[in-house]
Amino acid sequence: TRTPVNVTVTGAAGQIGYALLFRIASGHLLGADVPVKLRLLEIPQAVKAAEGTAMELDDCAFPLLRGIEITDDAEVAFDGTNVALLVGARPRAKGMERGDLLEANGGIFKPQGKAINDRAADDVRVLVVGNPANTNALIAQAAAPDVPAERFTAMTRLDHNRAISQLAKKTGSAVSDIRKLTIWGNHSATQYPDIFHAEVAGKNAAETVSDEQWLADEFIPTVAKRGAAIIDARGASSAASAANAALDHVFTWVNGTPEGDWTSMGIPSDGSYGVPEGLISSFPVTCAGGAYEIVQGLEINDFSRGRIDSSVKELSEERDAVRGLGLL
Ligand code: NAX
Repeated sequence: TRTPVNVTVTGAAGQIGYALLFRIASGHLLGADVPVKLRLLEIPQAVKAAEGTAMELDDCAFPLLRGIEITDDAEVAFDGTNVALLVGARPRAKGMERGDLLEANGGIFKPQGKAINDRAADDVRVLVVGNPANTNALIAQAAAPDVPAERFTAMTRLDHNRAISQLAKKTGSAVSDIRKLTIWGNHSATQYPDIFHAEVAGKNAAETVSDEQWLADEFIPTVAKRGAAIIDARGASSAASAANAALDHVFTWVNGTPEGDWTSMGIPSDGSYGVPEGLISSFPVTCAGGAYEIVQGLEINDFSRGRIDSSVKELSEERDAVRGLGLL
């Protein structure tokens, strides 16, 4: 029998946490044959709510769930952790400036990065979901110099999945027919969902659609502003779909991308495609053997170039801002 994998979830009492934990415990994070131990990190005021969720997890009698520990101490939460899902973050309050938001999140992600550095297992993999996800991941990574930088990733899989779904609708195809879609840049409104290399049932997606106006005026804004549309409709931000994307991200990272396809992950840039080295930006990646690799050699047309550059510019500005705050 396998040793359980330690999975830490921060912000466990939040709405994404609630949508995420039951699926982790039922085998959707790593696989149906991998037992897990959960560590839930919350702020002191939310520990009781997390305990309530843990009671419900107990009541599911999940065969793969080998234990739940709840704490408000990051050192305890990340002790021996193999997979860390950093979901808890400071939301933007009304009237809050971007600098204040970055600073408040620095207060969360810097100590968590340090605790991961000091306590996590050697094979730790980190996914940052809490916004601003890319820059929060950068802050955590900078606080963890002993952990290989590439273990810190940010979630753009929800954007990737949203784009697949929109493209399938437009082309009247099944989502399983869509391949090689890419989200570039920041998980924000500047992100660029790229269909120029994507395929619909084996045919080039951009040629199949052949409608640049749809691309520029509908597809890209629909994907980039989907979060706001969900809030408008549901009265609350994306939760189950965000949790689902977090599961997809880690599952793919650990278990690999299918032959002939790739996925999108926010990862530290190695300078590929003109993205400054070190920025945590979304790229097309393939995964195998528990590691990811940027898909190389894609031709970037002028349309794509401008959009990638403007999202990357935003990431550079965020990096400069957190550097100015002494967070890097
Ligand atoms: P909620 O406000 O429902 O839950 C957040 C939880 O985090 C709360 O229970 C809070 O007590 C906890 N928390 C705050 N500070 C903490 C700390 N220092 N340590 C541990 N826990 C802490 O938010 P929810 O809807 O669950 O969203 C969580 C985050 O995901 C937000 O930052 C949100 O913006 C972000 N999202 C990111 C997405 C992505 O694609 N990357 C999409 C969905 C989502 O909007």
